[in-house]
Amino acid sequence: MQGLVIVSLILSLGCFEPASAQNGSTSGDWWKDTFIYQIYPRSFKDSNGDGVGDLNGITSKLDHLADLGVSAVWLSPIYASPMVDFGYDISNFTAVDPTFGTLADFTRLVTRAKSLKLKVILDFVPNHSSDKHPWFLKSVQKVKPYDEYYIWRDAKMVNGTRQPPNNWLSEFQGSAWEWNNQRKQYYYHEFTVGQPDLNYRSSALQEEMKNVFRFWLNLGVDGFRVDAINFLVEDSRFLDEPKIPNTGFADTDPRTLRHIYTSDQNETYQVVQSWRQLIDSYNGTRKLLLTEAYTTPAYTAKYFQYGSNIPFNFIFLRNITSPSKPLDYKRAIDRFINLVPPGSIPNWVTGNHDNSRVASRFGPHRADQITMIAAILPGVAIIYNGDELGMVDRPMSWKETIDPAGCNAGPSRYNLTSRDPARTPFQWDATKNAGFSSGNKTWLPINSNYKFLNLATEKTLANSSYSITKKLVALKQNPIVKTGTTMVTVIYAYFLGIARRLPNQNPVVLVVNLYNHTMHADVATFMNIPKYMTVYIANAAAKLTAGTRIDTSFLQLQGNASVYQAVNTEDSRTIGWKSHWIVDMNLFRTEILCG
Ligand SMILES: *[C@@H]1O[C@H](CO)[C@@H](O)[C@H](O)[C@H]1NC(C)=O
Ligand SMILES: *[C@@H]1O[C@H](CO)[C@@H](O)[C@H](O)[C@H]1NC(C)=O
Ligand SMILES: *[C@@H]1O[C@H](CO)[C@@H](O)[C@H](O)[C@H]1NC(C)=O
Ligand SMILES: *[C@@H]1O[C@H](CO)[C@@H](O)[C@H](O)[C@H]1NC(C)=O
Ligand SMILES: *[C@@H]1O[C@H](CO)[C@@H](O)[C@H](O)[C@H]1NC(C)=O
Ligand SMILES: *[C@@H]1O[C@H](CO)[C@@H](O)[C@H](O)[C@H]1NC(C)=O
Ligand SMILES: *[C@@H]1O[C@H](CO)[C@@H](O)[C@H](O)[C@H]1NC(C)=O
Ligand SMILES: *[C@@H]1O[C@H](CO)[C@@H](O)[C@H](O)[C@H]1NC(C)=O
Ligand SMILES: *[C@@H]1O[C@H](CO)[C@@H](O)[C@H](O)[C@H]1NC(C)=O
Ligand SMILES: *[C@@H]1O[C@H](CO)[C@@H](O)[C@H](O)[C@H]1NC(C)=O
Ligand SMILES: *[C@@H]1O[C@H](CO)[C@@H](O)[C@H](O)[C@H]1NC(C)=O
Ligand SMILES: CC(=O)N[C@H]1CO[C@H](CO)[C@@H](O)[C@@H]1O
Ligand SMILES: [Ca+2]
Ligand SMILES: [Ca+2]
Repeated sequence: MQGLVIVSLILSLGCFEPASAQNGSTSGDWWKDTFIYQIYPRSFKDSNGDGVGDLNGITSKLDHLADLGVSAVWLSPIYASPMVDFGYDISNFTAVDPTFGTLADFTRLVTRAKSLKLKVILDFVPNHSSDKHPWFLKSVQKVKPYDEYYIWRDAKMVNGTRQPPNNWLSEFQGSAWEWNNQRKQYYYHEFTVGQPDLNYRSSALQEEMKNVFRFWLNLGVDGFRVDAINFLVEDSRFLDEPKIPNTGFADTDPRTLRHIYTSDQNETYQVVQSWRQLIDSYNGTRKLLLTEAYTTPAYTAKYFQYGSNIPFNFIFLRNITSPSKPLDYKRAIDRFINLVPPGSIPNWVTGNHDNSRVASRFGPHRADQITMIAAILPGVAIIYNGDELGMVDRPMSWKETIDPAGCNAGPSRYNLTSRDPARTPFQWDATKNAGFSSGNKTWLPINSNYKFLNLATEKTLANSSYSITKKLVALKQNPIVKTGTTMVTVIYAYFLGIARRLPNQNPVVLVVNLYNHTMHADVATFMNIPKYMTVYIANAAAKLTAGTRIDTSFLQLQGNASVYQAVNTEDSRTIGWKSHWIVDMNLFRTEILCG
């Protein structure tokens, strides 16, 4: 007991000003206190019955997102592609793939989005192109300036046999070098053989990629999400990377090497900065740059300084898992916020197309809880389509698997790497194909739970994931949540408490029960919050309705309550922003209280 009390006392010192509140320098940053919504276009809505989602499908459903209240949609790649890696292998950066529609369809999408006050963000995949891209074909033929658009090296001759120039390994297993018999050189590919890496040491290539930005900015996009940014530049000495001893992985596995020459290179940051300058030269709405890098906190934070507004924070994907304890949450949350430099904005990613769904990672009933943490913390929340419904992974048989990351791993290991389970079609309603497609077949199977887990049903239930998410999106606009100080507290081994405060106002408070049994604590004392508070949202099992006053000095949170719902009996606007709020997040139970 003693030890736990000491821990909580130390933690209560962890009170800090969110970076965003320090200065008005973020005033043009429309994304600051909002939710950003990732759309995986193949799976969102199919407009023509071919079983694959498309741009017209997205356009037809933008109302859903306006209704939810998100500020922006980020579209995963829509570009011309042989689809070896479902659009992350691009054969023309300025063309829409026919699977998704046409440029005219895209323009209609942007127009509709703007009329609904939604921003449009495009994925930008700069690490490589498709080997079918005309640039690559010309590079093979050494046509200037394309000869330098890719990373070419001579073979290393060992006792008369041709060997790759060094030991670099592909993320998709095996040597990252592929021999080209026409050019008589090896080219470098961080990903599949069909995805040759672009050479950012070529200024002509750099300019070419800037033209890609210009092309889409001229069509009205509001920013870019840059894919796999940390792989952008390689060390120019092409030295072998050091081996990590005894990893237990095969020699062809990239996890056997320390990627000191192929990732997180200093030049990468300068390239990002040049993109920042380019997009800032565009007038009108401030443009958003998001960068994706699964890397260390220090390298992640560095992107802030070089012009990325949102270097993705993956703590809910990498650091916090289902068995995590309150202290694990606190440690990861604090560490990230403390990395955010003054004038920059924290961000919280809850899921994406490369990872298991949030409702599957944390158990089927807990999706909302992570969304609640992302909502009450300062900054931007970034959610993946379907997570607002609590959609879960749909297990795939080997036969059903089509993701190259799964297929390459083979029939005994594909379950560990396939991303298909998190990419199944969006569940709109209980009709055929979940309302996703009128066709006979969909590109990935629909999860059979769509009969009850779908948007149409959830809209009618005040206690659904959808209804909760919608209220959380609105909560981001609460002035206290926008600009208040943040305190993250551990209350014994089972509650996590988060309080947001402004001077002379009642705080906004979140209490999370991370234990699966009924627990109680004197939260009032631990968090220095008012003794009496009123229920804002509670689920059925909590046996608390909105407006019920509760005593926070003896806050009892039950275990086992039912599923992912919470009863939402009052609209936030009728309560007013000056209230006290408590969000109680049990493994199985959720309730939001206000004073
Ligand atoms: C931001 O901070 C700087 C330095 O403290 C100050 O000079 C400036 O006036 C502030 N800007 C706003 C809009 O508050
Ligand atoms: C990409 O496609 C557009 C038409 O959408 C075409 O004008 C352009 O030349 C293509 N670019 C390349 C590099 O092939
Ligand atoms: C090259 O040949 C020499 C002499 O036959 C041999 O000692 C050496 O191991 C060979 N090197 C490789 C990498 O096969
Ligand atoms: C990268 O830059 C940092 C400082 O900006 C410097 O300390 C470091 O040595 C550089 N790394 C390389 C490999 O040049
Ligand atoms: C932005 O506006 C300025 C002043 O009106 C103009 O000179 C400039 O060309 C514009 N830039 C772009 C990229 O449209
Ligand atoms: C997340 O986990 C990684 C690897 O375990 C660690 O290096 C990193 O510091 C953690 N990040 C945060 C924000 O806690
Ligand atoms: C992969 O997962 C599915 C669904 O959970 C299961 O049926 C299948 O047996 C698993 N396959 C392997 C090789 O583990
Ligand atoms: C679906 O299947 C029916 C019956 O097999 C067929 O008549 C129809 O053309 C198919 N529709 C599509 C879009 O393929
Ligand atoms: C509750 O948690 C304990 C310990 O983590 C575990 O053994 C038990 O199975 C859980 N009970 C339920 C109903 O999930
Ligand atoms: C959610 O609300 C519906 C309709 O009010 C109700 O039937 C259902 O039991 C609730 N679910 C839970 C888990 O409380
Ligand atoms: C939770 O459920 C388990 C198994 O159904 C039961 O044994 C336990 O008493 C329940 N706990 C609470 C607090 O309801
Ligand atoms: C992090 C990451 O690997 N991002 C993308 C980079 O490109 C590869 C290959 O196209 C994709 O599979 C990744 O999703
Ligand atoms: Ca379609
Ligand atoms: Ca690269």
